[in-house]
Amino acid sequence: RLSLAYRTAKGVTVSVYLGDITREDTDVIVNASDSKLRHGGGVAGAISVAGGREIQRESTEYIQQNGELRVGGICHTTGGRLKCRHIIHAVGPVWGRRGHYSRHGIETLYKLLLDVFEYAADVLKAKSISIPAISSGIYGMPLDLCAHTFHRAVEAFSNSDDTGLTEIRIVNIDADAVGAFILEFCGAG
Ligand code: AR6
Repeated sequence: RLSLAYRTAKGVTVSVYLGDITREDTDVIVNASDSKLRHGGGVAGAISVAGGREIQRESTEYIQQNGELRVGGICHTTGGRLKCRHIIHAVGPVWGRRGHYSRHGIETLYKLLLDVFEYAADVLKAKSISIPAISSGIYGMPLDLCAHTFHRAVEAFSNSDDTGLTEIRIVNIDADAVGAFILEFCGAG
């Protein structure tokens, strides 16, 4: 089975597996969004379809009131019909665009991931979160770099004091992506 799970020293369970994130029952699921929260394709489209019209409606309302999100920005809506309580919409860097490649893009994703985990724990009071491989699909970040960045961020967050989160699930519908993440998370122990 294409999966991996371990517990960090601070007691956070981290898992990586093949699956459809719209079916997850964690307090929060994360959406890989664009800055206008137009949930058309990729995981955003899947979440919008499975969660019902409410999600796009809340998202559009958010943009009308607050304007577009910046790259690396986040906001949240309810989970609509999904099992999760909240969805965090996170805008990853587009690989290769406007300097968002190599080091800069990677650091943007790294900071975004830390912000997502902190926001889930501190603002939404979540204990559990499911997250897709942000930026690795339509936004084109190479899978190994995406996986390495996730690994660094998950380690940094889950080994800090009093994280609030007890469970982080990295869920992907694509077997190649899951393979790359398992290789990264296993390889570095
Ligand atoms: N469950 C889990 N993982 C999924 C699912 C799913 N249902 N569907 C796709 N993935 P992407 P991005 C994985 O393209 O690269 C949207 O149109 C997929 O295999 O959704 O950040 C937005 O509106 C990949 O590894 O996000 C933006 O315009 C990962 O999710 C743009 O795409 C991310 O792929 C964002 O691009």
